[in-house]
Amino acid sequence: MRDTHRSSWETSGFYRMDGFASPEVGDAMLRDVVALVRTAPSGVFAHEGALILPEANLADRASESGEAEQLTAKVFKLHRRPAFSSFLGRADMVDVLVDRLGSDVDCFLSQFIFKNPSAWGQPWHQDSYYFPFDPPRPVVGLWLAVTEATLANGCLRVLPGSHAEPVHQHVPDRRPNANVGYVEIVDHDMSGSEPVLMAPGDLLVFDSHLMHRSTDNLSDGIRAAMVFHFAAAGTVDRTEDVTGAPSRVNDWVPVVRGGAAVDEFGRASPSNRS
Ligand SMILES: O=C(O)CCC(=O)C(=O)O
Repeated sequence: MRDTHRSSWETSGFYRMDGFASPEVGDAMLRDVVALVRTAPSGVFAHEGALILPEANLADRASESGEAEQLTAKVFKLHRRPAFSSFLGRADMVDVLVDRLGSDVDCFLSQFIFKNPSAWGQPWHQDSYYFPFDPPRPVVGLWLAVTEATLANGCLRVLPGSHAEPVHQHVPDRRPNANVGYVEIVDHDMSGSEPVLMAPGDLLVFDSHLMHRSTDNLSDGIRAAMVFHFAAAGTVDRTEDVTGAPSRVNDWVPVVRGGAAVDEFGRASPSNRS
């Protein structure tokens, strides 16, 4: 791990790896998820093992003609699909995960975010708010830019150093037509925040206590990103104890065992087999 990454992680709670992937990697993910939502019967949210979340702020356009992805906010549970699992099996990805989480790592969450034109951003939050785990940390997020992320199309904003905060109280996003699950931190000064401008293939590695948000998409194009979350193998997911129901979006899948990439069954990935 580079010293600059280590020091950014320690002081700010994140680091960026510009040009981590070629733009074609994100394009392949986009093609796969577009094909998935286009084959889902209208109104069906669970499809081929994935979970499709409609864009609430565009609901009034549902009767207009257009492709399914234009009305989709996010698609969850993608990390068993080859376009996504192959990304997690890369040697440079394994290095990142082992550095942050040790030699046995699971991916438990994946979401493709379309962020269509006019879609609202996600308010200030800490991802650990959504993760009642034992142990609660470390949990690491990866945000891969599939398209450019700009001030106009709704890039992320992060609050450097906020990873040192406990999980704050989150209140429901009060905007009419806010997407399901959007919550907001309202008890913290966010004035030191900074935008995360990205090109396709750039990667943000961030701590699950880092306060972050994204802004609205005021442009004419999509601002797509693929987000994954990871924890050490053996972490206990207490979502059901806390909410009364198992998580609909978490799906614990081994990705690294003994410091090497494995497939979803925990077997050495083809590139690691002798
Ligand atoms: O990319 C976005 O618009 C928001 C993503 C985000 O905040 C998250 O994945 O926690």
